[in-house]
Amino acid sequence: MNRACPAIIGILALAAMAMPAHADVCRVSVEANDLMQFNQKKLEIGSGCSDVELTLHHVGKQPAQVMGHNWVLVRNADVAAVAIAGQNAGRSHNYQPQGDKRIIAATALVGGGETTTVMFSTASLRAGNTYTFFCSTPGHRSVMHGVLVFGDSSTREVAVRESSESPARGNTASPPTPIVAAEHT
Ligand SMILES: [Cu+2]
Repeated sequence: MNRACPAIIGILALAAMAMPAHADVCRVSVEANDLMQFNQKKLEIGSGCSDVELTLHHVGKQPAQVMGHNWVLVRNADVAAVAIAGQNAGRSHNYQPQGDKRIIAATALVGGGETTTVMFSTASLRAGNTYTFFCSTPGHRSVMHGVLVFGDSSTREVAVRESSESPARGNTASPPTPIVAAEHT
């Protein structure tokens, strides 16, 4: 009967609406190079992100045996211990201790021209906290490290302020040009 159709359509519509809310995947990317550098020092993840898809792109040319990089996310207090454990694990294990619960997320080890991606849930992160990401290849951590901030409204405000440095509307009593003019007089 035709009467059944609207009900089915309604159920399907509800199911479709419900799906995106379960997986709000936020994508971030980091580049690493032959000079042992990440191009990011700070990654900000909004609290609305249920999952993070992080892509590490090695933009250099050196092979993984010579200049391999990875991206490892841990609590700040765990950095040194995980780095040592990673060194002991060796390159065959991406310089990461196997099954170590202190590692929140980690990518594979990649060489020049390679890209790797890791997807992780933010369920293990606490809003307002900062975490450390680093490369666990021996000798790289001191240079290759940064901060990941999860869902802090105050840091988001800072990010907005930094990205919109154009003068605020309405309050144009002292535009920047007169300073230069004043130097000439
Ligand atoms: Cu590295």
